[in-house]
Amino acid sequence: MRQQAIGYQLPKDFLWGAAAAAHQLEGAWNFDGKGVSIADVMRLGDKNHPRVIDSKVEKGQIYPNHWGIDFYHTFAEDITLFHQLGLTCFRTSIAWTRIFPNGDEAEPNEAGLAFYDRLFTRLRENGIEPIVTLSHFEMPLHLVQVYGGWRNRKLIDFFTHFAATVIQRFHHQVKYWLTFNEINNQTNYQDPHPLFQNSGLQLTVDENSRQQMFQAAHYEMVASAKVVQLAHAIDQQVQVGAMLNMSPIYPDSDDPATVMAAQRAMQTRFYYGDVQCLGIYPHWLLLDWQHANYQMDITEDDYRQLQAGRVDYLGFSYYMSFATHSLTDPLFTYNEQNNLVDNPNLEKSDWGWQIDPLGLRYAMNWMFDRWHLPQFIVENGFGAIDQVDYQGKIHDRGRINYLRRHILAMEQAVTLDGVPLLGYCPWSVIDLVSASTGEMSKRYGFIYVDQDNLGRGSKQRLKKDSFYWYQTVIHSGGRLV
Ligand code: BGP
Repeated sequence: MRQQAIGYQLPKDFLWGAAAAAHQLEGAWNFDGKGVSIADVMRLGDKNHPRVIDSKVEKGQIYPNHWGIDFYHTFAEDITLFHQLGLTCFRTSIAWTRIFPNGDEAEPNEAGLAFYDRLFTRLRENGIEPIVTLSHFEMPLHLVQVYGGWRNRKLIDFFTHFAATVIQRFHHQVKYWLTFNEINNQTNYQDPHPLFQNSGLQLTVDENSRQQMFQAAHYEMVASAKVVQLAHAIDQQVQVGAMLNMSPIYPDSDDPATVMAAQRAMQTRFYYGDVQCLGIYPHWLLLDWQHANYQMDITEDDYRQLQAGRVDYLGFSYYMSFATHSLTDPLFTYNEQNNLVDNPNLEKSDWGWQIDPLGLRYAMNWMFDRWHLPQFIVENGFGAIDQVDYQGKIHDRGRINYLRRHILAMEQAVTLDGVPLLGYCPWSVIDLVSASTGEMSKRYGFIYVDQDNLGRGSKQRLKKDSFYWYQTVIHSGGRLV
């Protein structure tokens, strides 16, 4: 593990970045041989109705991911803006369907590889280190329709073939990789919405969805462990990380039954970290499966792979925290939909996300105590409706306020608590299509994009006040103004 001095400053090589994901910004959904991904067939949702995936691809139907913000064609100019912002890294993902349009081909699509070659080259020319996610809420639709998504063990081979292809091609340009974005979002198994994001299960849920979720997640984690090993075999310098959605869950009282419920809620939400960082399944979960009479397909070789393929670092997103009430079930089987409650101590965003800067420091400590790995904050941000004034300015004070308080908490976790941290990538570098709603109006970027929920607008880029503020933070090495 990298040594990190405990002082009052972030390390000199700390990576100051910002994040995005292929399907939310690239557009060009059917260009240069790209296949259809599950993200391409998601309808527009809104604040109260999350997006859903279509059961079939309808001809001519307009979906928000089809246009993204047209980054596929504008990346060169956009990277110039990222450089002006002062970024030293940029997190994005590779769309699996640009490389393997159906997911089960033997040979990759060269035009897709060529696009990422141009992208990574441009980033490096601008002094920006690419941080690359292999699967960010999209997978080939074909793999869902023909194989049932990640319920099928065959997906392990398809994914590792994709990963080996891109790591082999780009390891000289990309040092830091992440396997599955927010792999643990699937925990909320009773809501079909998060299920499909990584696993493509929503189209095919017809069995015990809780068991199915654990099974799909297991195959993904075996695939992830194999990717760690193959990446190291290709290039020892390459670092492969896990990516968890970190939203700590607090007890809403000091009643021991509530404290126990919160512990089980955390165990349930974050057991993925035990598997990916330590290579083990926790005992409580193995017993849970026994009690539920689940026949899980986990082989001896799978256990060996998980041990041998422990990740090099822990990437995570942090937006908010949750709170829970107590449970009476002796197993404390946790279901977030039924048990989460509002925390009256915290303000909320317009989308009901509870804003909790200190929770970031708490979470970083909790994870380091448990998994002892260097961390990388690969998402953190504030979704809001931004207004452009008559001078073309965007005064996004709410975003600056959110980021300032979270960066302070992050710096305290590093300098006061000694948590090793590789870098920080707020979500998002530029406005893009929201993952949960498909709207443009839920904006996160430092750069405004003139485009509405239906894809109308000039696509002109404008620097928000937060752009100039973050630029100053980066230039000063993290001094907060
Ligand atoms: C994370 C996803 C991102 C991103 C972000 C904000 O869960 O990894 O893709 O979109 O959340 O969420 P949303 O766009 O739904 O507001």
